Amino acid sequence: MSLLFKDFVISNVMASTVAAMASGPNSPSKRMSSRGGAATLRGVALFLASARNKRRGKSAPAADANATSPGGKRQDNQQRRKKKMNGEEQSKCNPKVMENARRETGLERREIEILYKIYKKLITYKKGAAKGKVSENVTASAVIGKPTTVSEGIDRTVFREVLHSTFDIVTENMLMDRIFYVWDRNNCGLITLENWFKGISLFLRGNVLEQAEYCFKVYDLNNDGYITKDEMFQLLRNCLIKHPQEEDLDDSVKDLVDIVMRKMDKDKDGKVSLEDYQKNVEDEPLLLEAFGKCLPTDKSKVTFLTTLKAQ
Ligand SMILES: [Ca+2]
Ligand SMILES: [Ca+2]
Repeated sequence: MSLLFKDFVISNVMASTVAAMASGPNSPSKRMSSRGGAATLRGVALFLASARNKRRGKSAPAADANATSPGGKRQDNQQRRKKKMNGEEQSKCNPKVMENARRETGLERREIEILYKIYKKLITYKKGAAKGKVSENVTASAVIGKPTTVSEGIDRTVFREVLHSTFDIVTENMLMDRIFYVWDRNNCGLITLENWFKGISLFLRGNVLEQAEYCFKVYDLNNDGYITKDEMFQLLRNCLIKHPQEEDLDDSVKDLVDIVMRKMDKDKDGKVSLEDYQKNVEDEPLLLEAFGKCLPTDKSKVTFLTTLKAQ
């Protein structure tokens, strides 16, 4: 491995992975904890405030337009009724949904209520879909592998902002798309309420093996149940090399892929299965995010939980 390439490795998310493979857990863990840094200061409170502002900004022009249109008064009344309904809808989580969420996640009742309110502030409605028709029971009718049509949910742009400002996950497009894909369990292009609860629960309360499974799914780019050398190459190149023209570093990435594959392929079949991956993480927790950042920092988790309790 060249000196230049080592510099790249040290300055990147892979620092912990490489260090975990090369030596003991002491120095890398220090590096991991300092990675959160000042960015965590943009906590959930800030994010909530910006979501509120965005909402206010959107509703104001619509009200003005109604005031000047011929059917303005009727639309005005409709809008007021809708706002009232939205308000009622926002304030309380359907008891059945709450019960399902409690059963299926590690979240507490109060946390579910607050996460529901946050969700309602973040969602967008799909054009042409019946508003107010909540997609809470979407999995019941979902056919595995086929996209599901839902009327509301959190879109990619908002999701990205949440991960960035609330959970300190700053990553480039390819990995962000993968994270979104794994959160969007119904493959419907929006994060539904049910998947929002499940995703947050995994972030806050998931055990190491559950989180390893989540990371594995993010890194299994073609969803075939294995991480291959090609996928490792794409992921590592993606997070190690910032400029696509740096092709001369490809050989170094290939060398790293060989090292990582030898270490992680426990049953020696030439690819990393979920079982291989979980064994590696059990032996060395620093390998959890071996191929790129996709989980919240510890500091952002504490901040988020504190904010939930303070509501
Ligand atoms: Ca794969
Ligand atoms: Ca294997």
